[in-house]
Amino acid sequence: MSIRRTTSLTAAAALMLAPVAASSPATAAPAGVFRGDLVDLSSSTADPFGDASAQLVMAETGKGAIFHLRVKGIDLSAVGHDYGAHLHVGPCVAEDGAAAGPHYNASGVTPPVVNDHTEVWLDFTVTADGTGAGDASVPFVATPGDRAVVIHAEATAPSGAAGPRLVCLPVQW
Ligand SMILES: [Cu+2]
Repeated sequence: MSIRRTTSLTAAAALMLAPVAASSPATAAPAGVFRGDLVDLSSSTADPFGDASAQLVMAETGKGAIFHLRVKGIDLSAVGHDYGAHLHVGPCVAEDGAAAGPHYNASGVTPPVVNDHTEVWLDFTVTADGTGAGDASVPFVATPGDRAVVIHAEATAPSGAAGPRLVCLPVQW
């Protein structure tokens, strides 16, 4: 997305990785770097993420939090395709897309207000080298939990819908 977000993310990530940043309970920010192979949610559905891995960087800012998702090893048959990706409230469990539950939503009302400021949307486009990157900047800090970044078959619609759940990355803090 914007250059500004990318710059601030780099700065925040550098701070986060500094040894002193992790030691103070008073500033125990919900920040972290999560990386791993993507977990298949439906082996019966073909997808280009069989050999893919991903990394999510999460960092608190003065105004909320920023997230950066990077996926690599995507099959080149998917170059140019847009995929929806979101932070979900539940865990990333193989072959069980429903376990991830709904999107993490910070609107605090029922039914929830759904948009890219109440939820963490990390859609990406697959580039020619089989990678993809998505960024989000939100005005809240996600509460700790055993959660999942879910990658869907389609780009995210304004309603939040993005088609079937393909794979996920476990994120726990
Ligand atoms: Cu989702």
